[in-house]
Amino acid sequence: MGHRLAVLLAAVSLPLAASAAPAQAAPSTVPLGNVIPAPVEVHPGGAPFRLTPRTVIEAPPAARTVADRLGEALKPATGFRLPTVGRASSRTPVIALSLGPGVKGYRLTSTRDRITIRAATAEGLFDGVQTLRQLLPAAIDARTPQKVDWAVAGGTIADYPKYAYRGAMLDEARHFHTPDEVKQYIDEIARFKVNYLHLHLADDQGWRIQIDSWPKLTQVSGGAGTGVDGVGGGFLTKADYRDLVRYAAARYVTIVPEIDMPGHVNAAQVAYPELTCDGVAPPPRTDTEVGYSSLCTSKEVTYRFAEDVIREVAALTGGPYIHIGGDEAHATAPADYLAFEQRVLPLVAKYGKIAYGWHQIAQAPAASKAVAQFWGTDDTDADLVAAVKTGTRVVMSPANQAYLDMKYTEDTPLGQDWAALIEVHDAYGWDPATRVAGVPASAVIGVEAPLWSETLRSLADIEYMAFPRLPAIAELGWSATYSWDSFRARLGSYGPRWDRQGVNFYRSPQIDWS
Ligand code: IFG
Repeated sequence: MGHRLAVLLAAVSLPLAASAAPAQAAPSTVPLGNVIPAPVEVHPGGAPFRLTPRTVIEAPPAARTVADRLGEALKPATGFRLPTVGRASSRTPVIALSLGPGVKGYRLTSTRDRITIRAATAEGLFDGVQTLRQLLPAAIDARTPQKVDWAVAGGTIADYPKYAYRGAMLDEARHFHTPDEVKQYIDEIARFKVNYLHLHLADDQGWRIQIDSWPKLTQVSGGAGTGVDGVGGGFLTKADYRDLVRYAAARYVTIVPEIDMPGHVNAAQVAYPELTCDGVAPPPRTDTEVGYSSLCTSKEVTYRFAEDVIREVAALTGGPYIHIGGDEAHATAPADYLAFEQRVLPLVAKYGKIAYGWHQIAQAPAASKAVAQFWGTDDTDADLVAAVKTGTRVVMSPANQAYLDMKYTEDTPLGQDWAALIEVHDAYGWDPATRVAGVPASAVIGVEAPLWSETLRSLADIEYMAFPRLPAIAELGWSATYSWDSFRARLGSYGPRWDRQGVNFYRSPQIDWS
């Protein structure tokens, strides 16, 4: 039976006559294909596995962290000990994590007495564990022990990502979100195999990351009252940032820091007036206008500033990318913008990282070794198409499909609507491989779902705008198959999991929430 039909049937939880063993299939068994993002291959069959108080998690030392995290995730709702062991004794029900060559992504096999997740890397095992969590009844996300038949449907899943870069973005500048809020968001996006979190760390309103060589950036522009409407100030110390990098890495999420230049710099210029051409500090800004600020591209101090910031941020960042913005430089003359990018893009490589920027950087020849993040609403962009021919890679985050700060409908209390109104179907209704005419699929390394925080103050606000659209973008980044009917059915059955997790998601009328 074809994969698509299998998933569809599974998603509508019809027992597959050919393979399910009705006698043993537990009534609450989640169909094997009912996973977001949709797995590549799903082969249901055989008796379900059952989690019991005697279940152990078997893992080699290199998979110990993933095993312990799985145990932590399952303990609250089951109340079982679920110890991690090197080798399970026979006749003990076991969830075995195994590392070995020759597996692309992960392979999950579920039989009556044993679940095996096999991968070539610990990250692959982590991805398999996220799938396993969704194959257990929704009650598994409860915070207190539940009396449930913890059955997992029998069968095999072979799964691996379509794109290497599947990102989310949080705007820390317009409103500062605390490290704990960012960690909570990391937990929530990791469930959908999102593997990058782009943090927008500076803008006109505030500067949100400590820089030792330019201390007034946070001393003056990182304090309380520097958020939009004077609410939501704050900043990440280097210790906070390192802790976030570590926390994210343990969930196979890589942090991408963004320092937006040459525009979006009012906060930096309030702290250091020498960064303006006339040396006069501009007034602090807590409104939401954009495009009015620019570094003074003719002054050498500007490039010392850029290099110092890139150097310090690179030293803090384990991941491969540093994002240097480049958007809405409306106060920078085009020739000056080009000169600035030509000098600053190479600084990222100088400190061992890959330059990443909003797609306007594509005008600069130095962007041939960079990643351009498409945020347009149009069908194409001439500079980007030309840059791709020189080697520029692309992350797709079209503002009229992937911007999670866009309202769902005109009645949405939070968010903006300048790009589009984006309901769940709109967030799912595009193809990264063909979204920009002239940018071939081979140049696309992935997708990202930016969440700008002009109107978002709390984690509940973030969750309301991110869920359920982020899973749609995550599926476009991961899955080999595309089916709105299948996705919306799987999303509908995911709702109860968000309820148990206490996630403040938007109950879109486009989805049948079970
Ligand atoms: N555009 C700006 C963001 C933010 C956004 C809100 C980009 C690249 C509008 N730049 O998106 O700073 O204000 O939707």
